[in-house]
Amino acid sequence: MTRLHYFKGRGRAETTRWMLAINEIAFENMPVETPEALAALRATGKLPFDQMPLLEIDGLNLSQSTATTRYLARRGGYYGDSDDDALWCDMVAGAVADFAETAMQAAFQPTKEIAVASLRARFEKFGPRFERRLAENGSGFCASTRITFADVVLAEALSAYLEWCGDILGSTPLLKALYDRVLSERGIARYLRSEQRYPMAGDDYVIDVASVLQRALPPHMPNPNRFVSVP
Ligand SMILES: N[C@@H](CCC(=O)N[C@@H](CS)C(=O)NCC(=O)O)C(=O)O
Repeated sequence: MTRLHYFKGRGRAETTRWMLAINEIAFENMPVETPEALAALRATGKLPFDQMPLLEIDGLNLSQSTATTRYLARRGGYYGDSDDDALWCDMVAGAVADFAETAMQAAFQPTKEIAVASLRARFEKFGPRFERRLAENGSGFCASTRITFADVVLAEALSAYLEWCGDILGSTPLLKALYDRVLSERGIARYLRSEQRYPMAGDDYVIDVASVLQRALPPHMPNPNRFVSVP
């Protein structure tokens, strides 16, 4: 069985979930909900850098989400058809990682207004560039003439932006069409309807992460050091 170990939320595991979904690979979410559970996972020796997410698949222990998405891209034929396609996949996916980070940090911001302002500013920088890339490539996809993992990770990031700012794709029609196209993939559509898709991150998720990692909460939250263990 394919198992994905991570917090009980989307975070850095979500691109892996979307790539498993497009490959139509059944998987189990293995939520790590306590510091003891994380210590036990670390004690298995399956985490080469002591970090999550961990994907157990094909008898392998995959770490580093960007390596994991690329493994799943090669496995399912989502890396284009040429070196040039692969290069564009990597360049777009690299930009998406920078773009997606703002969405990942949104729930950790002191107010919704601050989160939305930072997302809008980030979209203003990257949105028109993604749109231009789609226009240049001309196939409706970011690289190649068919869907690749770059499109999948981009749509995943956009799904998070859209939850905060529903109008954000109003002036980027190619990006909107790409988003709709990725969401129409059978495996992805099924995944997004399933119970395996966690809700967007809120305070519960922020608290969960800090408690499992025994780290400080964002300073605006009450008693921000409540999980920090004093040696
Ligand atoms: N570049 C890594 C980042 C992994 C990472 O920072 N994981 C965090 C949880 S989101 C973690 O395990 N932190 C504990 C640690 O670094 O010891 C990836 O994308 O997989």
